[in-house]
Parts: sequence; C-alpha cells; structure tokens
Amino acid sequence: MRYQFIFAALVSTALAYPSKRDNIWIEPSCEDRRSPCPMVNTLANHGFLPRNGLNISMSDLVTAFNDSVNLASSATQLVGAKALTTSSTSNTTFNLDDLDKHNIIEHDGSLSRADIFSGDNHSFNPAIWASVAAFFTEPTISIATSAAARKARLAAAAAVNPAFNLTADGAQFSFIESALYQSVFGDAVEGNAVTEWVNVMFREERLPYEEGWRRPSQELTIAGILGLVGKIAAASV
Ligand code: HEM
Ligand SMILES: *[C@@H]1O[C@H](CO)[C@@H](O)[C@H](O)[C@H]1NC(C)=O
Ligand SMILES: *[C@@H]1O[C@H](CO)[C@@H](O)[C@H](O)[C@H]1NC(C)=O
Ligand SMILES: *[C@@H]1O[C@H](CO)[C@@H](O)[C@H](O)[C@H]1NC(C)=O
Ligand SMILES: *[C@@H]1O[C@H](CO)[C@@H](O)[C@H](O)[C@H]1NC(C)=O
Ligand SMILES: CC(=O)N[C@H]1CO[C@H](CO)[C@@H](O)[C@@H]1O
Repeated sequence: MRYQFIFAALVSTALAYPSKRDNIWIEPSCEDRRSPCPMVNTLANHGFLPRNGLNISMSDLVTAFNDSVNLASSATQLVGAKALTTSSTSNTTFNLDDLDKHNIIEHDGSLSRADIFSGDNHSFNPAIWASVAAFFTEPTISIATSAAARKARLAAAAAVNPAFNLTADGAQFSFIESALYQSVFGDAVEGNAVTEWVNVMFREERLPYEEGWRRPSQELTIAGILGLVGKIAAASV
C-alpha cells in the first residue's frame, strides 16, 4: 500500500514536470558561462543547452529552443546566425558569454540589464528589473502594459547614460524580446503573458513548470512574433 502510494506520487510528479529527467533545473556553477539573455540562460540551467555554456552550435540552439519552448527552427536560426558572429574563436560555435558583445544582439535599454556604459551589460540587475516589473500589477501582462514598461525603461536608461545608443537593429531586438516573453508565457497572438511565469524566467532563469507553465502546443513562428512586435510598437507611440 505504502509503496503503491510512493509509486503514484512519483508518477504524478513525472507528469507534472513533462521535461526529460535530464532537463531538471540546476543552478549554474561559477565556471559555467551565461549570457545577457534570460531565456538562453534558462535553457542552459535546464540542460536543453550545454550546462557549461560552451561551444554552442546552430543545431544545439534549434534543438534546444524547439524542445523547450516550441520555437520554430527558422526563428531560432534568424537570431542564432547573429549569435554565431559573436565568437572570436570559431565560426560554427559560440560560448554564452560571447553574447555580451555589444550591438550584435546585446543592446542598450534592456529590461533587466544595465547598459554597457555602466561596465556590466550582462548580469541580471534586480533594481532595473524591479523598475520594469512595477508595471506588471495584474496577473497577466497586456500588450499595452508590455509597451508602457519597455518605453519607460528605455527613457530611464537614456536619462542616466550619456552614451546611450540604441541602434535601429537594437530597437528591433528590444521589441522582439518583449514579443518573445509574451509568446512563450502568454498567447502567440494576444500576449497576456502570465506575470508570475515571466518573473520566474527573469529572476531565477528557470522554466516555471512548478507554477503551471507548459511548453506551448502551437509552434512559435517568425510571423507570429513579428505580429506581436507590431502590436507592441503600435501601443508604444
Ligand atoms: C523563446 C526564445 C527567446 C526568448 C523568450 C528570449 C527572451 C529575451 C528577453 C526577454 C531579452 C531581454 C532581456 C532584457 O531586456 O533584460 C533577451 C535578450 C537577449 N537575447 Fe533572448 N530570447 C530568446 C531567444 C534568444 C536566442 C535564440 C538568442 C541567441 C542565441 C538570444 C539572445 C539574446 C541576447 C544576446 C540578448 C541581450 C539583448 C539585450 O538585452 O541587450 N535570445 N532575450
Ligand atoms: C521538437 O520538439 C518536440 C517535443 O520535444 C519533438 O517531438 C520534435 O521531434 C522536435 N522536432 C525537431 C525538429 O527536433
Ligand atoms: C571564419 O571564417 C572566415 C571566413 O570564411 C575565415 O577567414 C576565418 O579564418 C574563420 N575563423 C575561424 C576561427 O575558423
Ligand atoms: C559586459 O559585461 C560583462 C559582465 O560584467 C563585462 O565583463 C564586460 O566587460 C562588459 N563589456 C563591456 C565592454 O563593458
Ligand atoms: C551607435 O552604435 C552604432 C553601432 O555600434 C555605431 O555605428 C554608431 O556610430 C553609434 N552612434 C553613436 C552616436 O555613438
Ligand atoms: C571542442 C571545442 O570546440 N572546444 C572548445 C570549447 O570552447 C572552449 C572555450 O572557448 C575552447 O577552448 C575549446 O577549444
């Protein structure tokens, strides 16, 4: 009876966490490399990407983003191609901290990181994230709220950084990043990401399985993401 109970508990735990056993969350060690992207870091912390953050290929990215969040291969490849150019030692792989390289993908005015001018363009910054998360007062984040939070963060970053320089590409990435968290943790068309899930990803770099999140059943496509970019941009004027 007792064993039956334990067995049932194990089965229900396995069902509650649909990821492979290899994909449990483990805090990175100080030798493990990480990036300025909270989602890429999250995938490394779950072992979808190499946990040490080293020697990541395009095929590693495509498999990891498909398996974890159902991001279309074409979408991963678009940003992955940029990521590969950040490595100074290889044309076919990069290390996660190579992504710190400024104005390839990394840009000023991040939602959770300081600008490169401050000397740390990489680490999660609790005070900056708190200033953004202060906009998220509801259980879900509407497109209008996403837009307002992003716009306020860009203004605050520009106000304290005399060298503030968000290029056209950087501005586009910044919109895409808001669209991505909306797609993964909300609806691919309407947004409305679950505030708690977004907070877990930014603060803990963990997929919020325990909080009820599941891999989206519909593939996240470039067209879908750009659709949300358009809506967030329209709500930003
Ligand atoms: C579902 C997929 C993804 C999601 C949800 C996501 C999410 C995000 C978010 C929300 C940010 C903004 C962080 C901030 O402003 O503080 C960000 C930044 C970044 N992402 Fe991702 N990302 C995804 C895929 C990728 C991929 C495939 C790459 C490249 C391999 C990448 C590279 C970066 C980099 C370099 C930044 C830093 C930009 C900056 O804020 O300066 N991301 N990502
Ligand atoms: C994408 O991930 C799903 C779920 O893990 C898997 O069944 C499918 O084979 C993957 N597709 C590719 C192209 O890797
Ligand atoms: C990367 O590719 C370029 C051009 O094809 C080549 O000149 C360079 O040697 C390559 N670098 C590495 C580290 O493989
Ligand atoms: C970006 O941030 C990292 C981590 O703090 C730091 O090592 C690096 O020097 C920064 N880049 C620049 C150019 O300041
Ligand atoms: C902003 O950054 C871009 C890309 O690094 C650079 O080409 C441009 O000159 C910079 N603008 C200013 C005003 O520094
Ligand atoms: C097999 C391989 O490419 N190893 C490389 C992984 O990344 C480290 C750090 O950049 C390199 O030193 C290795 O050569």
